[in-house]
Amino acid sequence: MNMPAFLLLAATGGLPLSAEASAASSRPASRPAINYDESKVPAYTLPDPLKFQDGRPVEDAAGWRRRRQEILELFRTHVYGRAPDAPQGMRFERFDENPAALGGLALRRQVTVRLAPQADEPGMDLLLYLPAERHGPVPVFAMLNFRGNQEVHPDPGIRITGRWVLNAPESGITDNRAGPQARGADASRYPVELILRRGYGLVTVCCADLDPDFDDGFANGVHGALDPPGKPRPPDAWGTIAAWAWGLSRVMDYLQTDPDVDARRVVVLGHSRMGKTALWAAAQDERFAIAISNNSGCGGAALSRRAYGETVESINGMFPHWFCANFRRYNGREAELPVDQHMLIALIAPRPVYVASAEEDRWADPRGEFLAAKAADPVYRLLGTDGLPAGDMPPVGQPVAGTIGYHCRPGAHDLTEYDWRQYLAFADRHLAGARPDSGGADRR
Ligand code: GTR
Repeated sequence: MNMPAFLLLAATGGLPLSAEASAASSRPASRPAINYDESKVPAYTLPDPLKFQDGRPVEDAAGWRRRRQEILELFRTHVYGRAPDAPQGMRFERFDENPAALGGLALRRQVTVRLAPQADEPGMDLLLYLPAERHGPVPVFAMLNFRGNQEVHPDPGIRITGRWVLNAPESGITDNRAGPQARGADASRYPVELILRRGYGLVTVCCADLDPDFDDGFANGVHGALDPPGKPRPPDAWGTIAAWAWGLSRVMDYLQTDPDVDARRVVVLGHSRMGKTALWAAAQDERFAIAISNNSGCGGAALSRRAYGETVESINGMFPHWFCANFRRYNGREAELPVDQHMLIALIAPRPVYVASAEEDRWADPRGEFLAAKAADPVYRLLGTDGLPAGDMPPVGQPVAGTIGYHCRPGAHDLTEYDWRQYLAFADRHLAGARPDSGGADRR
């Protein structure tokens, strides 16, 4: 496997992988486990998003609404699994409010969202920064973070998570608990001041509050709390990515109650596994106005059928908890999948979506990410938008953007200021600027 060892460790949080990780594969012996050679990408035909399962064509927007339901069901059944509805009786407990945080630039608000009506856990801690100077409700970027809210900024007012987080020895997290050293540990991926100065807010929650990122047979997190007790898990039961996406919808539930936020202008953005999650969240929940996938790769924006870099087999092996059990049937058999990831992007139509790759991030298959965005274009055009205005993959460092945006940045797997500048410009364009009274479209 060509995956860097640190990623593997980070991926498992230092915990051993389960026995399922070595699930038998039906990959033909002639096919390499990991391919980085474009000439060895298998020939493939993508399923047509604009054809119903029975072969009839989708002819108009009303037809797409029905086809959309079919595709959602296919992804639930075969890829991510089926999540429950929002819990009844969620509670929002604000525990911090500072109208002059970050040297007066920000309003900082922190809220615990109680997800189970009868109990305190599971719950998630939500950190919200809004521009201190604002004239009405503001649009926000919504993101799940990896290791606790304290990692997004060194601001000493952020509560350090007390819950389980992935280990990161360089940030002093060695026993799955964060300490003061973890403050600002991932700050380069969250340019809070830039976001605020551009008129946007940022809301973030740690993914582990929803479901710790390791395979425990779905005992902890929201699975343990919300799954029907004592019943075997069906093969389309929700995996961890589905649980995280469900959590983003709960973040949206909160945002709809916050008078300082314009919940009709929420951009859901995620990096890597959180990019997969952001796409699935926006695909299902049409309250998200824009979705942005940063280096999401396999199970995110990259076409599975290309089997370039990370494959269905390798992702199911390393992360047996991310997808539903049915997804393992497609280990080495991507051609049999009734969907591919262009259809995930298409589910977001006609809302704007941005897919970004990094040149050196071959594990995530930059070309496969571009081709998926391109193959979603016909759905965007059927719905009357301009789709992705690019015939072929644009050169590195040259973003293209219509209602679908794409860029391939120079450099490695990461979320950088370069990426953010493209996303802010994309949001400005599609949300009619960050000003609350400038007539941003309601795209729900
Ligand atoms: C890797 C995984 C990728 C991607 C990445 C990340 O270990 O193979 O699919 O999700 O982690 O989230 O950083």
